[in-house]
Amino acid sequence: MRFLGFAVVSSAIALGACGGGGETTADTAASADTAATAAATTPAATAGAMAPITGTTHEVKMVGDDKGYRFEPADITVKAGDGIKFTMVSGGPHNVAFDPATIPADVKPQLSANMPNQQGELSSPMFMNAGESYTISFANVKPGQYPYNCTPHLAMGMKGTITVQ
Ligand SMILES: [Cu+2]
Repeated sequence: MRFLGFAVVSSAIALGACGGGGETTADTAASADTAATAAATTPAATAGAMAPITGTTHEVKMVGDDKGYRFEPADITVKAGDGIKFTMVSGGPHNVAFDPATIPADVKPQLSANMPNQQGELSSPMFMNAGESYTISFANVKPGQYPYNCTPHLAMGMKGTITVQ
């Protein structure tokens, strides 16, 4: 029994250490509850934090004119820690929206944390006036290809893909 108890304490400490904190004084309080609490709280604590841009901020324009509605450039590749600043140029209202159905479950929490003032799940506010901008950090967003669009102009083809390396 003594050996089994020690094993439970070790796993609780290991789970806590993943999140940078947790129970490290469990010498006497070895129980399954301790391990369960650490496992339940660690992922939530990590997902809730906005991760600031540490690299390059790329620029994407939101345009609507006699050639149509579009993001310029529509397809863009960023590195870990980069961000994208979307700037309203003409033809609004525009927004920046990810279809939640296309974003993997293990990417959603961090992407959501990195999108301020959401008006719907993974949707930015609407921008009407030239010069307004919206910046999304892709720091801590897992590598992958993420399609996005402008909700009002999705039917007119205003969409693109963000690739995070
Ligand atoms: Cu638009």
